[in-house]
Amino acid sequence: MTATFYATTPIFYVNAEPHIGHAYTTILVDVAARYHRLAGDDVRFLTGTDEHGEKIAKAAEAAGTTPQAYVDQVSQQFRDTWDRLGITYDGFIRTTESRHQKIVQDVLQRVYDQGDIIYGEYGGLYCVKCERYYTEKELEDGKCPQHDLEPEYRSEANYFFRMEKYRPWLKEQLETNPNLIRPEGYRNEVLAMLREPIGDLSISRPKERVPWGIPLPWDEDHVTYVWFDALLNYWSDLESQGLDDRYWPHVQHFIAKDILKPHGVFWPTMLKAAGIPLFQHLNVHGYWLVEDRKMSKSVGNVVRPLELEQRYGNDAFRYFLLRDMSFGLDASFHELGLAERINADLANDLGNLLNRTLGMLGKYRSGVVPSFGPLTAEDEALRDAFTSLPNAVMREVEGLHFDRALAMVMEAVAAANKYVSDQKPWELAKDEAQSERLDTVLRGCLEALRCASILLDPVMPGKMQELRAQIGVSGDVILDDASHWERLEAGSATEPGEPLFPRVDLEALKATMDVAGGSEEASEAAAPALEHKPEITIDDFAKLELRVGTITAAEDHPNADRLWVLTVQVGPETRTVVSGIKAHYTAEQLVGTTVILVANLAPVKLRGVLSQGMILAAEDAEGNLSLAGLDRSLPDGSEVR
Ligand code: ME8
Repeated sequence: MTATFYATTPIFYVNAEPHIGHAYTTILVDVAARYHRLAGDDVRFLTGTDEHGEKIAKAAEAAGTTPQAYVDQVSQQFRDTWDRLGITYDGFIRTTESRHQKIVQDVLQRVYDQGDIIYGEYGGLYCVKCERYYTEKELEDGKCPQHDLEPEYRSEANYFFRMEKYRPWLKEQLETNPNLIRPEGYRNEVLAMLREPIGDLSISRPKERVPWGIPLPWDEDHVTYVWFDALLNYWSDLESQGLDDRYWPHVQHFIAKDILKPHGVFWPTMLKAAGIPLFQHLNVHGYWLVEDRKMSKSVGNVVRPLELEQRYGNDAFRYFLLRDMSFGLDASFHELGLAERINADLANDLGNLLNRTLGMLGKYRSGVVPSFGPLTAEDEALRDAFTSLPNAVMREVEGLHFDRALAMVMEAVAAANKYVSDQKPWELAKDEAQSERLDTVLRGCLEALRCASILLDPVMPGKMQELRAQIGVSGDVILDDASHWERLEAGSATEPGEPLFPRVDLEALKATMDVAGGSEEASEAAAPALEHKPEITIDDFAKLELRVGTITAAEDHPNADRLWVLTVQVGPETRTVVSGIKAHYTAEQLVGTTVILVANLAPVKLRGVLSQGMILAAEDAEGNLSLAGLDRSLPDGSEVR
């Protein structure tokens, strides 16, 4: 029997470009959808953009354009990003579409007609960035915990949804269905919210103040509150296409913890009032921090997914995100961690198994897939390690343990590498009498690679297809193919190609970070006390050769957006220096500037360009930079002592 899987991401606000957090939820749902498709399930994956409300209107105004032109442009930017990240959504909904607006109005009218929407006056503390009122208790030090901003007091005559009336019902739903909100910690958070009155929800805004929204069907002077509008996307996309019977009974939402209250309290009570059955699961993940700090525009540490995709490849980036976050918990992003993960799991374990297998196959069997001979206990153990995985992996995916699913596959890959070391095909190849044994071992490795490529396909679709092409498998695969061991065709040809996952040069990456005013240094700089390095002697200092130089050219780095390639004249010498000051200085500002150069620093390649020295700059706790120079003019090449 075919199972059905309908999963949604939040619809993202279009007041900012997509960042790693948006990418994480969307990739996660994409991976879940791809696993279910691989298992033969009937899948629908919905994402989209949230385009109404006060802050969108403000962002459009700041951009000097109309709200419609603005949302069209940013919504398209989300779609373009998802295309580049290999996102296979089935539906993309925009709240400005007429199909959505009509359904929001229908639902509102229904709830209004049954007396669950009333008119009244309300005053409270409002965070415009969250687009919602906060109770005193929810605030941290009087500030919105999401944005660290003081909410403003607002008082307005609005329409209210009688949410409080549904509180006992919602409490009972959560108590009787422990899996409704997962993981459990978030269910408990919502239960705690429901212990006290939740009040009624203001669901309108006066049109004269916020014109950018869906008009209330019975009162044209008010527009719909953005959350009441946005949450209905999950339903309106289906209903507008007659897909509700097929998918709604299976709906699972994926969100991060920032929007737990709207999804855990507003949404279920709205559904109840509208007579729409409750969702199956609300799956809540944690936050990606950046080097342990909250990501924010003002801190300047927003991580852009497309930059990482460009630097490391989409598949490796997707793998890292899923492997390094435990669903429900926060995780800290560090580019070095990403690079280390790629090297350890993908270049070393998986890449190595592929390279050594194809290498030996080429050497001993002209690259042709051999037949199995009789299997030994070790061969069977390898087979069982892989063929038992499809069910186990699907169980982990359904339980939202994506990290564990990947760890399990990688354990089997490590076991295959150990199998090669134990069976020593290179020894077998020396003895003609062991020819059948050699065939069996090489074939086992090929089957292991085939199974691994299927099990990892939802996470790394491009690279796993390439892997299969190298071992001579073309066409579509299904999950069940990984439950069987003898699926390759003996006698078919393999086609070794480029390494799937090139190793990342960690030293070069670390050097780039140092040059770029490294993120580690940035967080150190933010510490309140000065942190001193170990003491050095005058002799240590004398080892440094510092010289005066003049920047004569600043050119874009061919492989890194954040770096300048500077030409520095140091007396008679011309040096090339790769420098991470691009965010702080334009080329015009740099050319002609006197700088201090560390002239005897060992040359190092920084993202492919040889850097011959380093220029000195001071940096404050906010990350502001100032180049070190001279207070009066001295010729280039003069030594700084
Ligand atoms: O809240 N780590 O949109 P939004 C992980 N439009 N995920 C993160 C993240 C982080 N640091 N930052 C953001 C809205 N996200 C509303 C939703 S739904 C009916 C309306 C992800 O653009 C995560 O999925 O602020 C989070 O819930 C969502 O982006 C918030 O996106």
